[in-house]
Amino acid sequence: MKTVYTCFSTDVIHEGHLNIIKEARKYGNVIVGCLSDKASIRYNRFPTVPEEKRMELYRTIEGVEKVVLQDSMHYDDVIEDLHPDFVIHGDNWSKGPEAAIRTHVVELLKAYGGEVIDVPYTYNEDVRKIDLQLKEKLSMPEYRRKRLRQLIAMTPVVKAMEAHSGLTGLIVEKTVIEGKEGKLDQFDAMWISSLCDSTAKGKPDIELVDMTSRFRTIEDITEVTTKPIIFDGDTGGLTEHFVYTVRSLERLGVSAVIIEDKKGLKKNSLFGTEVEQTQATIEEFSAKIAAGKKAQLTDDFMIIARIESLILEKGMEDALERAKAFVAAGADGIMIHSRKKDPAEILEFCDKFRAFDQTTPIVVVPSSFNVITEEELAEHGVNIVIYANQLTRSAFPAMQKTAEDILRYHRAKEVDDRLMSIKDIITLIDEI
Ligand code: SPV
Ligand code: MG
Repeated sequence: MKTVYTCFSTDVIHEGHLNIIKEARKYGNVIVGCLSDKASIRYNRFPTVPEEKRMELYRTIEGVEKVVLQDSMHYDDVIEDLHPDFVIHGDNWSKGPEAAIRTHVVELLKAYGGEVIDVPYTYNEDVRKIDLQLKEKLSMPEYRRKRLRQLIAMTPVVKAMEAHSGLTGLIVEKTVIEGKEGKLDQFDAMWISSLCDSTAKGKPDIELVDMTSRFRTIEDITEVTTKPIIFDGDTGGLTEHFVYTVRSLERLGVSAVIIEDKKGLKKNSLFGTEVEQTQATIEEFSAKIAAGKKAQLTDDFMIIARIESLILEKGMEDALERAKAFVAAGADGIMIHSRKKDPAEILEFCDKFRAFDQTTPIVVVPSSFNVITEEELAEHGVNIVIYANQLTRSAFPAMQKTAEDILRYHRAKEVDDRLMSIKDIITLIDEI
């Protein structure tokens, strides 16, 4: 008897999956691979049902002989282990980012005479509805909120990109590339930067955009995305106000707030000592963290303490002392910031912090020290890397140049070849 292998990542079995099993049975014994939680997270398939439960579900499908765990988007290990005669899949994987995976499977099978079977992808009203329901489920506050902690546990480094609108949220949500060795890569989370949120509203980054307005930005983003959100909470404001902010963010499904240990008029950290900025004392800031943790109602939410000692040139010892104190006050993570081009002081902090604390997540924002890779940062114990402003910084010059050129030429023809087509813009956003 021949063997037929297929891989599922779904939380819900629908007609399309049953059709694949039905077709597979015509060729031999059916083995279903369950794409592991770890492997699912980078490709729009964040599991809402853990892998053990999904494996149980797949075992209940009539005609399935065996269920195994597939621990990578790539099929190399399962093919080596199982040597299936056939790998069967919906023909939707012939296009788009998954096509590279298919090509690789074809090669692996060819080496010993195996074959890929593509069955027409089932996409009817029922399947569309189930797809939509799954996506909706992921966007619900209770699923989205806990996703950051899940990601920290599952991946060596969580990659967050700034979003300040529905549109930038969609870019972070949907951008996928075929990276090294055909591996699909995506951002894991969104950073709602105070700088970019303020800038998009034409305001300076001085806590002038009020919380109600910042929450509105969050809602614009949560309406159209599913990925977890890390909110830039600036200084957190008055402790008496911060406790309300924590509750509101939890309700909105935000996973984490990062607050910085400054007080008085906040200016953007990248000004460093060029402008006057005052650091809060350890006691003041610890009290704010403790109050926030006390106000928090879910176990999922994280309050991350951001240390400005390196930015304000107060020294490494001060930064480390603060880190220790803020963790003791209840902080769920530490963000260390620097505006130096050289990442040395960030790495020194991470190494020294990890010498006495191996578990508290470390967050960094490599806007200035941009030569270092995520992988190198992870080697020094970094858990979350935030690209805080690059979408805004790339969009603004492009828009400004277009505006100037239209003024210059008194028509839009000269700018046309750097614009997306009218067809693309009117079909960019899908209707439900
Ligand atoms: C932001 O993105 O608003 C930040 C990071 O707080 S930084 O601009 O580097 O201070
Ligand atoms: Mg900020």
